[in-house]
Order: sequence, then structure tokens, then C-alpha cells
Amino acid sequence: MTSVVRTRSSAELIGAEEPVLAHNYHPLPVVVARAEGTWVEDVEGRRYLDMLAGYSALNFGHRHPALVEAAHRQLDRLTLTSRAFHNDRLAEFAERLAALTGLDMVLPMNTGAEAVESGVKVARKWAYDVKGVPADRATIVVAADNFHGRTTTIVSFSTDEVARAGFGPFTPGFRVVPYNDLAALEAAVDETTAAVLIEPIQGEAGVIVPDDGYLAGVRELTRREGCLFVADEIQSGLGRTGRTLAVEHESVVPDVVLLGKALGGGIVPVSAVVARREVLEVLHPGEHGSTFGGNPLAAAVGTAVVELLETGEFQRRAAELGGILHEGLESLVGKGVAGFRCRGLWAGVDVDPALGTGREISERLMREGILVKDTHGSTIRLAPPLTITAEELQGALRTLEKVLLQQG
Ligand code: IF1
Repeated sequence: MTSVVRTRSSAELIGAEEPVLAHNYHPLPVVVARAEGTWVEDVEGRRYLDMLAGYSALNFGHRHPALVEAAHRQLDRLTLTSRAFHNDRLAEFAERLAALTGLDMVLPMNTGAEAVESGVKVARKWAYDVKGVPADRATIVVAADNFHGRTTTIVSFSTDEVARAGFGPFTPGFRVVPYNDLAALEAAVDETTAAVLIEPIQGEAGVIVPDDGYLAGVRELTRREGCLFVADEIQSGLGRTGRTLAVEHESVVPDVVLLGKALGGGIVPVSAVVARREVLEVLHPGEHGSTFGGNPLAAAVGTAVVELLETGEFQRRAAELGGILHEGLESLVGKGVAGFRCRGLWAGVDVDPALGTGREISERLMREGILVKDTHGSTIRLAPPLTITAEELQGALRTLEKVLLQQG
């Protein structure tokens, strides 16, 4: 050993972080130091099964060998050019991502919020240039309890007061309707409507799966009314639900699909707006961009992610293992679980409030070696890496059962 690593305890690191780090998060008291596949290890060497997977940014697990190899290879060759020049990795990424999603054109960005912002801008520009909406009159219809990110424009159409309060003035031009309600959507859409922007499954809201027919209904309605269907698949997409995109469960092809999270393989932030040509071709040089969007490292990792998804293996695993997750949760209903929603390897579990808040359940699971994250109230969400084995998943379900049987 030539270098000495000074190890610090969890308690020391948690305490040390407090004074200088903005307090916009309240993490579980675990300090992760390394990870591989579905497992993470803390600074004291304790191992945990990762049942959150970076909010689905780690769909392929931590440090998937094919993704790490792609990143290493690219690090040794070229990392950043800016879009002032071409790079030799971006075209392949765009072509393969478009083919994977069944759409025509790709606008590369970095974070999810940037993909949403870009989707909003492109939808508005399409409304003016193609649909003929009078200048500055375009509206976008969104759903209540949405989560699309944290920028000022995006929180402008959030209905979560914690995410909004104190950040006004807000961007106008959004109409909010209840989720999973086609009649309300129809009433809100008019000749000014550029787009309907929804999550095919609402993540932050508690993994809310709409009724069968809703997504197909949104597709039919937007086509009939002459506005765009923009699907935020940043969390639901890329294998999570057992399909490449969650909209595929209803054989729907939106006009615009927003991708992020897992597109970066858990290595770098990579997001994209993927759309029909008629929509993305409204952008001309100088009208939109990003220093980092489409950089060669991101493109190399993103291409490797697309390559993994092209095999269909991860979608298949999510569908099959989703069956185990569904059955396991079903067997816990009435035994600490008040209700749950599940699609593929993604579940929102409402714990009986008498047993504790979602936070308390998450802390108990952490002490049993399982990492999850609560959402509102007594709901926890489960979204393990799609590489999880049946045995690991069954073990996690047994641990959940044990935790639910514990004291109140
Ligand atoms: C946080 C939730 C998950 C997203 C959808 C866009 C974005 C997200 C559908 C923005 C981001 C995050 C961000 C993270 C918590 C988180 C989240 F709880 F809020 F809902 F994943 F479950 N569209 N989701 O879910 O992407 O800009 O973050 O890359 O703490 O804000 P981003």
C-alpha cells in the first residue's frame, strides 16, 4: 500500500457534513463508501441491499461491468468537446436511442429537470411554429401531484407546497388537472394547448399507476385535439416497469418522451428529449443548448445503456421479478401493509400508519440491512436494481415482513 486512507466513522461523517452542506435533504443515517451490483457498503463495512437504486438512476445496479468499461474506455480517449464541435460518439448514441424508443430525433441534455425544461420549451415552440398558437399564449396541461424536477418553471406547476413555497414568482402557462381523469383533461385542453405533460406512473406521488386505458386515452385525446403528448419517463422508463417505456403497457407512442436517470448508467448525468421529427425540428442553431449535453463521455455511457436495453434482458427481469414483488406485497396486505401499487420492479407500499411513518419504517429496514426511501406519510417506495436476484428480492420481502411485525 502506498497511500494511507484516513477512515472516518459514520457518526463523524454525518456530523461533519452538517455545518457546510446545504440542508435540503434529510438522508437516512448511513454513509455509503462503496457498492457493487445490488449491494452497498457503509464506511464501517456494513452491507445493505439497495432497494432504491438511486431513484431508478441505478437500474443496472452499481458499477455494471459493461457500463464501467464503456466509461473507462472513453475516459482514456475523449471526455468533453462542447457542442461547438462534433464528437465521434454522439451520433451513434442518438441513432440507437431513437431506435430503442421508436421515435425519430434526440436532444441530449444532462439532468431530468433539464429534459423537462427542454420538453416544455420545444412544446411551446412547436405550438407557435407548427400549430399556430398566438405568441406567448401557449398552455401546457399537467397533472396534480406531479413530480418533474426542481427548476423555477417546473415548481411553477407543482402542487406540492413544500417544493413551491418561497420560490415564486412562478412561470405562467400551465393548467393542472387531476391525474387519471380523462374528462378533466379534455375540459382543460383548448386551442392554446401545446402539450399534455404527464408521468405514465407518478413516482413521487407514491407510484400511482393510472387505470388501464388512461394512457391510451391521453394519446387519443391529444391526437384528436392537435396537441402533443409529452411523457415524462425519467423515472418510469428504461426497463423499470418491465418494458423499455411504461407507455408500452398500453401500446402508446407519445410525441415526446423525456428520459434521464438510468440513461447515465449511474455513472454520469445523462438525459434526453426524444421526439417525433416534426417536434424536435422546431429547434434551430442558437435557440437551445447545453455545455455538457451530448458530451462524449455521456454519449459513450448512454450508448452502453441503450445496448443493455436492446437485449431485452432487463425488461424481462423487471417483468418476471415484478411478479414476485407483487405476490410478496399481496401476502402482506392486512399484515402491516394497508395497500400497494406495483408495476414491474417498482412499488409504492402504504404501511399501516399505526406501525409508524414511512421514515420510521425506512430506518428500521436500514437497521435490517435494506435501503429504501419513504415518500409522503406512511408510504415507502421499492425500486431495486433490475439486476436483483429472485433470492435477494425474496429476502427483502421477508425482512419487510419482519419489520412490519415489530413493535409500533
Ligand atoms: C429529488 C421523487 C424520485 C422525476 C421525474 C423528472 C425528475 C425526476 C418523473 C427530475 C426526479 C427525483 C429527484 C429527487 C427525488 C426524486 C424522486 F421522489 F421526487 F419523485 F426519483 F422518486 N421527472 N426525481 O422523478 O430529475 O433533475 O433530479 O435529474 O430529491 O429531487 P433530476
